[in-house]
Amino acid sequence: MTNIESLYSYTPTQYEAIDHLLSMGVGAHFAALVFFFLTSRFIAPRYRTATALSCIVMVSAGSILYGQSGLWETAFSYNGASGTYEPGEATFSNGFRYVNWMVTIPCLLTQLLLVLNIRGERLFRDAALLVLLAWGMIVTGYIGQLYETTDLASLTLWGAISTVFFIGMNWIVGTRIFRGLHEMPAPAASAMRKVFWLMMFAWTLYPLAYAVPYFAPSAGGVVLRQAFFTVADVSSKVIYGLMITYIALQRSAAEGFEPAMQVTDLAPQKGIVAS
Ligand code: RET
Repeated sequence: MTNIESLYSYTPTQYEAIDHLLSMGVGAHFAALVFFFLTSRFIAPRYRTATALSCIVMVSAGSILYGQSGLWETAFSYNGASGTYEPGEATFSNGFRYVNWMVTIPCLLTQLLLVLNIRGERLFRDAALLVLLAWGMIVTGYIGQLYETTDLASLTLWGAISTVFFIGMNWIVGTRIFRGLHEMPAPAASAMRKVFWLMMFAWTLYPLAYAVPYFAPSAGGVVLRQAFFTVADVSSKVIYGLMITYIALQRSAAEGFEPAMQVTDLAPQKGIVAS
Protein backbone atom coordinates (compact mmCIF):
# COMPACT_ATOMS: atom_id res chain seq x y z
CA MET A 1 0.00 0.00 0.00
CA THR A 2 1.68 3.16 -1.15
CA ASN A 3 0.84 6.79 -1.64
CA ILE A 4 0.24 8.16 -5.15
CA GLU A 5 3.58 9.98 -4.83
CA SER A 6 5.32 6.66 -5.70
CA LEU A 7 3.32 6.08 -8.89
CA TYR A 8 4.71 8.86 -11.05
CA SER A 9 7.86 10.25 -12.62
CA TYR A 10 8.56 13.94 -12.09
CA THR A 11 10.07 16.61 -14.31
CA PRO A 12 13.09 18.31 -12.66
CA THR A 13 10.87 21.35 -11.97
CA GLN A 14 8.18 19.28 -10.23
CA TYR A 15 10.76 17.29 -8.27
CA GLU A 16 12.59 20.41 -7.11
CA ALA A 17 9.38 22.26 -6.28
CA ILE A 18 8.48 19.51 -3.80
CA ASP A 19 12.03 19.32 -2.43
CA HIS A 20 12.01 23.08 -1.88
CA LEU A 21 8.55 23.11 -0.29
CA LEU A 22 9.63 20.48 2.22
CA SER A 23 12.90 22.30 3.03
CA MET A 24 11.03 25.55 3.45
CA GLY A 25 8.76 23.86 5.97
CA VAL A 26 11.79 22.66 7.94
CA GLY A 27 13.35 26.15 7.94
CA ALA A 28 10.14 27.89 9.00
CA HIS A 29 9.60 25.57 11.97
CA PHE A 30 13.16 25.78 13.28
CA ALA A 31 13.30 29.57 12.87
CA ALA A 32 10.02 29.88 14.76
CA LEU A 33 11.38 27.59 17.49
CA VAL A 34 14.11 30.16 18.21
CA PHE A 35 11.52 32.95 18.30
CA PHE A 36 9.19 31.13 20.71
CA PHE A 37 12.09 30.20 22.94
CA LEU A 38 13.42 33.77 23.09
CA THR A 39 10.05 35.44 23.66
CA SER A 40 8.77 33.10 26.36
CA ARG A 41 10.31 35.26 29.11
CA PHE A 42 7.94 38.11 28.22
CA ILE A 43 4.92 35.89 28.85
CA ALA A 44 3.45 35.64 32.36
CA PRO A 45 3.99 32.23 34.01
CA ARG A 46 0.22 31.68 33.81
CA TYR A 47 0.35 31.57 30.00
CA ARG A 48 3.92 30.41 29.46
CA THR A 49 2.99 26.77 28.97
CA ALA A 50 1.25 27.85 25.74
CA THR A 51 4.58 29.10 24.36
CA ALA A 52 6.37 25.97 25.63
CA LEU A 53 3.84 23.88 23.69
CA SER A 54 4.67 25.87 20.53
CA CYS A 55 8.34 24.97 21.05
CA ILE A 56 7.41 21.28 21.27
CA VAL A 57 5.29 21.52 18.11
CA MET A 58 8.16 23.22 16.23
CA VAL A 59 10.69 20.51 17.15
CA SER A 60 8.27 17.70 16.43
CA ALA A 61 6.95 19.03 13.11
CA GLY A 62 10.35 20.40 12.01
CA SER A 63 11.95 16.97 12.53
CA ILE A 64 9.24 15.09 10.66
CA LEU A 65 9.54 17.50 7.73
CA TYR A 66 13.29 17.03 7.74
CA GLY A 67 12.64 13.29 7.48
CA GLN A 68 10.11 13.83 4.66
CA SER A 69 12.57 15.92 2.69
CA GLY A 70 15.32 13.27 3.09
CA LEU A 71 12.88 10.54 2.09
CA TRP A 72 11.83 12.48 -1.00
CA GLU A 73 15.46 12.72 -2.07
CA THR A 74 16.16 9.01 -1.59
CA ALA A 75 12.87 7.74 -3.05
CA PHE A 76 13.47 9.10 -6.57
CA SER A 77 16.49 9.10 -8.82
CA TYR A 78 17.26 11.01 -11.98
CA ASN A 79 17.09 9.11 -15.23
CA GLY A 80 19.18 10.88 -17.86
CA ALA A 81 17.51 9.02 -20.73
CA SER A 82 13.98 10.20 -19.91
CA GLY A 83 15.05 13.46 -18.23
CA THR A 84 12.77 12.74 -15.25
CA TYR A 85 13.02 11.66 -11.63
CA GLU A 86 11.73 8.11 -11.30
CA PRO A 87 10.61 6.08 -8.26
CA GLY A 88 13.38 3.80 -6.90
CA GLU A 89 13.64 1.26 -4.09
CA ALA A 90 12.56 3.45 -1.15
CA THR A 91 8.89 4.39 -0.95
CA PHE A 92 7.76 7.92 -0.17
CA SER A 93 4.91 8.07 2.33
CA ASN A 94 2.77 10.82 3.84
CA GLY A 95 1.85 8.44 6.67
CA PHE A 96 4.61 9.87 8.89
CA ARG A 97 2.71 13.14 8.95
CA TYR A 98 -0.42 11.53 10.33
CA VAL A 99 1.51 9.84 13.12
CA ASN A 100 3.16 13.17 13.96
CA TRP A 101 -0.26 14.86 14.25
CA MET A 102 -1.05 12.52 17.15
CA VAL A 103 1.47 14.63 19.10
CA THR A 104 1.20 18.08 17.52
CA ILE A 105 -2.60 18.47 17.38
CA PRO A 106 -3.10 17.84 21.14
CA CYS A 107 -0.41 20.49 21.81
CA LEU A 108 -2.06 22.99 19.43
CA LEU A 109 -5.50 22.48 20.99
CA THR A 110 -4.21 22.68 24.57
CA GLN A 111 -2.37 25.94 23.94
CA LEU A 112 -5.61 27.38 22.62
CA LEU A 113 -7.44 26.42 25.83
CA LEU A 114 -4.60 27.91 27.92
CA VAL A 115 -4.75 31.33 26.30
CA LEU A 116 -8.54 31.21 26.61
CA ASN A 117 -7.79 30.99 30.34
CA ILE A 118 -9.59 27.68 30.73
CA ARG A 119 -8.11 25.99 33.82
CA GLY A 120 -8.48 23.21 36.36
CA GLU A 121 -11.21 20.63 35.90
CA ARG A 122 -12.58 22.38 32.77
CA LEU A 123 -9.16 22.38 31.12
CA PHE A 124 -8.80 18.67 31.72
CA ARG A 125 -12.33 17.92 30.45
CA ASP A 126 -12.12 20.08 27.32
CA ALA A 127 -8.59 18.96 26.45
CA ALA A 128 -9.47 15.27 26.90
CA LEU A 129 -12.55 15.60 24.68
CA LEU A 130 -10.69 17.53 21.97
CA VAL A 131 -7.74 15.13 21.99
CA LEU A 132 -10.01 12.10 21.70
CA LEU A 133 -11.85 13.65 18.75
CA ALA A 134 -8.52 14.60 17.13
CA TRP A 135 -7.10 11.10 17.56
CA GLY A 136 -10.29 9.61 16.12
CA MET A 137 -9.92 11.91 13.12
CA ILE A 138 -6.24 11.06 12.62
CA VAL A 139 -6.44 7.28 13.05
CA THR A 140 -9.38 6.93 10.64
CA GLY A 141 -7.67 9.30 8.16
CA TYR A 142 -4.44 7.31 8.46
CA ILE A 143 -6.26 4.08 7.64
CA GLY A 144 -8.04 5.78 4.71
CA GLN A 145 -4.85 7.09 3.08
CA LEU A 146 -3.46 3.54 3.00
CA TYR A 147 -6.07 2.80 0.32
CA GLU A 148 -5.43 5.75 -1.95
CA THR A 149 -3.74 3.78 -4.74
CA THR A 150 -5.91 0.67 -4.51
CA ASP A 151 -9.47 1.41 -3.41
CA LEU A 152 -11.02 4.86 -3.70
CA ALA A 153 -14.26 3.64 -2.06
CA SER A 154 -12.36 2.85 1.16
CA LEU A 155 -10.56 6.18 0.90
CA THR A 156 -13.99 7.87 0.79
CA LEU A 157 -15.48 5.85 3.62
CA TRP A 158 -12.60 6.43 6.07
CA GLY A 159 -12.34 10.06 4.97
CA ALA A 160 -16.04 10.54 5.74
CA ILE A 161 -15.70 8.97 9.22
CA SER A 162 -12.66 11.15 9.88
CA THR A 163 -14.63 14.24 8.82
CA VAL A 164 -17.31 13.52 11.46
CA PHE A 165 -14.61 13.74 14.16
CA PHE A 166 -13.21 16.88 12.46
CA ILE A 167 -16.59 18.65 12.54
CA GLY A 168 -17.12 17.72 16.21
CA MET A 169 -13.68 19.07 17.09
CA ASN A 170 -14.24 22.33 15.19
CA TRP A 171 -17.59 22.79 16.89
CA ILE A 172 -15.98 22.61 20.33
CA VAL A 173 -13.08 24.86 19.29
CA GLY A 174 -15.56 27.46 17.92
CA THR A 175 -17.78 27.50 21.00
CA ARG A 176 -14.83 27.82 23.39
CA ILE A 177 -13.30 30.67 21.36
CA PHE A 178 -16.49 32.71 20.92
CA ARG A 179 -17.57 32.19 24.55
CA GLY A 180 -14.18 33.36 25.81
CA LEU A 181 -13.91 36.61 23.79
CA HIS A 182 -15.81 38.91 26.17
CA GLU A 183 -13.34 38.49 29.04
CA MET A 184 -10.24 39.26 26.95
CA PRO A 185 -8.44 42.57 26.41
CA ALA A 186 -9.56 44.06 23.06
CA PRO A 187 -6.35 43.36 21.07
CA ALA A 188 -6.33 39.75 22.31
CA ALA A 189 -10.01 39.24 21.44
CA SER A 190 -9.49 40.58 17.94
CA ALA A 191 -6.47 38.26 17.43
CA MET A 192 -8.47 35.33 18.83
CA ARG A 193 -11.23 35.82 16.22
CA LYS A 194 -8.54 35.70 13.53
CA VAL A 195 -7.12 32.53 15.10
CA PHE A 196 -10.50 30.86 14.59
CA TRP A 197 -10.61 31.73 10.89
CA LEU A 198 -6.95 30.81 10.45
CA MET A 199 -7.72 27.38 11.92
CA MET A 200 -10.73 26.88 9.67
CA PHE A 201 -8.64 27.76 6.61
CA ALA A 202 -5.43 25.91 7.46
CA TRP A 203 -6.99 22.76 8.90
CA THR A 204 -9.26 22.35 5.87
CA LEU A 205 -6.21 22.16 3.59
CA TYR A 206 -5.32 18.77 5.14
CA PRO A 207 -8.51 16.99 3.98
CA LEU A 208 -8.01 18.65 0.57
CA ALA A 209 -4.52 17.12 0.42
CA TYR A 210 -6.05 13.78 1.42
CA ALA A 211 -8.54 14.06 -1.47
CA VAL A 212 -5.95 14.77 -4.20
CA PRO A 213 -6.09 11.13 -5.50
CA TYR A 214 -9.71 11.80 -6.58
CA PHE A 215 -9.33 14.99 -8.48
CA ALA A 216 -5.68 15.13 -9.55
CA PRO A 217 -4.04 11.68 -9.65
CA SER A 218 -0.91 12.88 -11.50
CA ALA A 219 2.59 14.24 -10.90
CA GLY A 220 1.15 17.77 -10.99
CA GLY A 221 -1.45 16.72 -8.41
CA VAL A 222 1.34 15.54 -6.12
CA VAL A 223 3.02 18.96 -6.35
CA LEU A 224 -0.34 20.54 -5.46
CA ARG A 225 -0.76 18.17 -2.52
CA GLN A 226 2.68 18.92 -1.09
CA ALA A 227 1.97 22.64 -1.54
CA PHE A 228 -1.31 22.22 0.41
CA PHE A 229 0.61 20.44 3.16
CA THR A 230 3.30 23.13 3.38
CA VAL A 231 0.85 26.06 3.44
CA ALA A 232 -1.24 24.18 6.01
CA ASP A 233 1.81 23.39 8.18
CA VAL A 234 3.17 26.92 8.22
CA SER A 235 -0.28 28.42 8.87
CA SER A 236 -1.58 25.95 11.46
CA LYS A 237 1.62 25.77 13.50
CA VAL A 238 3.99 28.69 12.85
CA ILE A 239 1.55 31.57 12.17
CA TYR A 240 -0.93 30.11 14.67
CA GLY A 241 1.86 29.89 17.29
CA LEU A 242 2.81 33.54 16.66
CA MET A 243 -0.81 34.61 17.17
CA ILE A 244 -1.16 32.52 20.32
CA THR A 245 2.05 34.13 21.65
CA TYR A 246 0.65 37.58 20.83
CA ILE A 247 -2.58 36.79 22.71
CA ALA A 248 -0.60 35.43 25.69
CA LEU A 249 1.53 38.59 25.68
CA GLN A 250 -1.50 40.92 25.60
CA ARG A 251 -3.17 39.01 28.41
CA SER A 252 0.05 39.02 30.45
CA ALA A 253 0.39 42.80 30.02
CA ALA A 254 -3.25 43.45 30.89
CA GLU A 255 -2.78 41.40 34.07
CA GLY A 256 0.21 43.53 35.10
CA PHE A 257 3.14 41.26 34.21
CA GLU A 258 5.98 43.78 33.95
CA PRO A 259 8.08 42.27 31.07
CA ALA A 260 4.95 41.96 28.91
CA MET A 261 3.94 45.55 29.77
CA GLN A 262 7.35 46.75 28.58
CA VAL A 263 7.01 44.94 25.25
CA THR A 264 3.44 46.07 24.62
CA ASP A 265 4.12 49.70 25.63
CA LEU A 266 1.66 49.57 28.53
CA ALA A 267 4.42 50.51 31.00
CA PRO A 268 6.24 53.87 31.09
CA GLN A 269 9.48 53.48 29.11
CA LYS A 270 12.63 54.32 31.07
CA GLY A 271 14.82 56.84 29.28
CA ILE A 272 12.01 58.22 27.13
CA VAL A 273 11.11 61.77 28.14
CA ALA A 274 7.58 62.93 27.33
CA SER A 275 7.66 66.20 25.40
C1 RET B 1 -7.71 13.80 7.41
C2 RET B 1 -8.45 12.65 6.71
C3 RET B 1 -9.53 13.13 5.82
C4 RET B 1 -10.60 13.89 6.57
C5 RET B 1 -10.01 14.90 7.50
C6 RET B 1 -8.67 14.92 7.85
C7 RET B 1 -8.21 16.05 8.68
C8 RET B 1 -6.96 16.38 8.97
C9 RET B 1 -6.59 17.55 9.76
C10 RET B 1 -5.27 17.64 10.09
C11 RET B 1 -4.70 18.70 10.85
C12 RET B 1 -3.39 18.67 11.11
C13 RET B 1 -2.69 19.63 11.88
C14 RET B 1 -1.39 19.33 12.12
C15 RET B 1 -0.54 20.08 12.92
O1 RET B 1 0.56 19.70 13.21
C16 RET B 1 -7.04 13.17 8.62
C17 RET B 1 -6.66 14.34 6.43
C18 RET B 1 -10.99 15.92 8.02
C19 RET B 1 -7.58 18.56 10.12
C20 RET B 1 -3.32 20.86 12.37
